[in-house]
Amino acid sequence: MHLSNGFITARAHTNIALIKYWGKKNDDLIIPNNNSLSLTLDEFYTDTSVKFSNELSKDSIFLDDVDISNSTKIVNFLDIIREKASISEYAYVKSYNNVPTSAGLASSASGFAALAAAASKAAGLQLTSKELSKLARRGSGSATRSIFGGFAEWIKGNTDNDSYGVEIENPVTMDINMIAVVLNDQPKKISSRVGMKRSVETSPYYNAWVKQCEVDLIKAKTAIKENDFNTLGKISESNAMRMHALTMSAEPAFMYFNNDSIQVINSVKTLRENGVECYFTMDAGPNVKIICKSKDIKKIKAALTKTFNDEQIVVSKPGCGVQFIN
Ligand code: 2P0
Repeated sequence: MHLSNGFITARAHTNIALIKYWGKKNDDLIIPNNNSLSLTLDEFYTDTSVKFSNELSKDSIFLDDVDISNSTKIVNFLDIIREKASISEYAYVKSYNNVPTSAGLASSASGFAALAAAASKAAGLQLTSKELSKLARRGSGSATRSIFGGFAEWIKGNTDNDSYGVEIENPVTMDINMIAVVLNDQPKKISSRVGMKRSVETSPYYNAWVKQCEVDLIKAKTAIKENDFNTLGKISESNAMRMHALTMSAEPAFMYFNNDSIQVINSVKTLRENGVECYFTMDAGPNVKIICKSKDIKKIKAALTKTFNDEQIVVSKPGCGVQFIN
């Protein structure tokens, strides 16, 4: 990437929630109904460069060299930064994703975390991690956690000021890897934003979800503290299935699973029956992510490559928090 002087560049990694965020109590400010907990991954990230300039008459935004300047989500986000920094210039934004965009691999998490860091610094703001996390949250909920490396928690809060991410453990001491099985890298039909809103408004199980997340979160944090991989894996898997139950119990019902997702889930169960410690989680798309220990990566890959290509299987270790790279 060749950029002229004056650009600020930040890199943020995606995160995958083990305790999921699914539903908002404030759509505008993106305040969630439950705390969530995630693992930041080193393999998937977004690099974003920003420069404000008085030569522009509107924001000029490129994602992977495609002009997306009419993205209201991003322009509105830049407006928040302009207001905070008391500036009026428009911005050049150049972003490169090392994540299949909108494939349920959380490109909006790394995208808005990188944009929050690069654009706020380019606008002259000096924000703490906590402030950056709150800012990233205004772009996309899951971005709140991508400011941090390792295990991170998004504390739901009630207002713009008390809803932000915190680091739970970074660097991670547990031997934990995440194998992403990329089953479809096309944008999804029902976005997370629309899907979670429909679940909040119509699933009869929604309140039970919020209550259960509180229980799951405590157990997950204890498992992290006690280096208890299996307990963390089990809770993550059941929490993911409970989230997906909200999509299937919504009106009209919808689901993110496809046939291949079910096949991977069954492979995980078979591997487990054969003594391999591994667990799955899924987000708002058909891709399945498998949590495992380093010693089992080979065995799991061997099982998956019977059905899927090597390129569809990406192994990731815990990643670091947002950083400036120029
Ligand atoms: C999560 N997901 O905790 C959950 C689990 C997907 C499934 O956060 O509306 O793109 O921008 O706040 O953050 C994806 O939703 O939604 C997400 P908005 P976002 O990672």
